[in-house]
Amino acid sequence: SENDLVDVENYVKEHRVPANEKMFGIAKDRNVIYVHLESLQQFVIDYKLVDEEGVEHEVTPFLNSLFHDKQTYSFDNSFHQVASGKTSDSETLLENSFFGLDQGPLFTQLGSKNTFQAAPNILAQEAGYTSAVFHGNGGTFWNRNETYKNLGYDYFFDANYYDVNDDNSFQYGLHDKPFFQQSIQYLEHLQQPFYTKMIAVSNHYPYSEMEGEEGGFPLADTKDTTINGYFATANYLDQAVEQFFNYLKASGLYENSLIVLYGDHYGISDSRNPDLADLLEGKSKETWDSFDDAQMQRVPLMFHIPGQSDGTVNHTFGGQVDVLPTLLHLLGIDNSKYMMLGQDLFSNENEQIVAFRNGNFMTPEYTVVGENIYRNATESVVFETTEEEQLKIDELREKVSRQLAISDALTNGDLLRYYTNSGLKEINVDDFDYKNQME
Ligand code: GP9
Ligand code: MN
Repeated sequence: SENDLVDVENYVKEHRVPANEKMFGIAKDRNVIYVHLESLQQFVIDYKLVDEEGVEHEVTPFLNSLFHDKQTYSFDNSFHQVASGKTSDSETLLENSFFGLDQGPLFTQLGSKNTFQAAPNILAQEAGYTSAVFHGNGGTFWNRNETYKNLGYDYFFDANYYDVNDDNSFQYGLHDKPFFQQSIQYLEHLQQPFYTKMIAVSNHYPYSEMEGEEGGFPLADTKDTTINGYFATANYLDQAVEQFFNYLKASGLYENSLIVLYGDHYGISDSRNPDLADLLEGKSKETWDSFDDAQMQRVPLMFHIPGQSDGTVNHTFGGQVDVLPTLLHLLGIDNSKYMMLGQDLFSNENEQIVAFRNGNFMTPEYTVVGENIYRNATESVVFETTEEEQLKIDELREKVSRQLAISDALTNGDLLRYYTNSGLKEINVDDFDYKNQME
């Protein structure tokens, strides 16, 4: 009910952190292009697969170069926070700075009816951004076509806008190279500044071998064929993203854009990790445990700003819930009036507490999986704690469960319909029609 909103407002007020004045506004008025790296985990960055001749093959050479580029602000302790809504949960988190549902996809269950105050609407009101999503799959998947209207997306280019056939697509839609290539014609006609999301999809379970000319990257040699193919589909994604960057440069859009590249969630599930372990430096199937599973939930997060020269690899621990407050500050937008549950990742006051949807959590010091508390420095379970340390851990647990509880109250209670201090225009879904766009 309406007075539940008071709890949310109090949480947001006490949890918000100030911008980092060095970073505030450095991407002001630039186009924003989210590049969705389907199922790509952070461990693939800088990873080299050794083939049976002992030859090393860099899996994602282009993304590796971006990760270390002086124009990129990269994060190597960034975690996904999705549950069963998978890609759509990552969209919920990035567009709203609140979590998906503990059970089931928010997009499907609440996307058509809830009130949102999401990134497309915020950027339209604050800075006149036009917004668009590009994704070569059917628009009803994850109820996107309805949910995007409530998020305030002006355009949604789904499979209807692409030349999709049996040779260039698979069950989840158009493959990434034709996807990026065919998206440019629409991207070039968008009113600038624009806020766009390019949802790639080829690097998707079960990572079946790329056909024809896309073959060639070696398969890993484990007894799990989905692991074996994962590096080849990740390599294909990498090639597709490099081609996209070339299109952006050729079309003149690159220089005046902020390109955010992010992994949406894990690619290899926990149950399969023991077979992956032997491919990872210093890890083995025999010793693999839930501490290792938790470390594998890191996903790439890079803010690439052409023209910048002091980009670094930032070790701040954060999650997808933190991306929107971070983005708004980079664009020079004060976000104190929005009900966002995350913290700007560049802020000097960021608490570095990463809540997972199931209540587990990660900080620079601890990995907490159920009742197991691991000390990250020793990768071992903390058996005895001092009174003081136990208090610290209890406080962390409390902060994590509060963030999740506030998120659930906000979404399940559809509380944003009562929140009138955002200054945002009310969304009327009849204002959006994703058919016959730019035809
Ligand atoms: C389909 C794609 C599926 O459009 O989003 O990705 P998933 O949600 O399965 O990761
Ligand atoms: Mn996904």
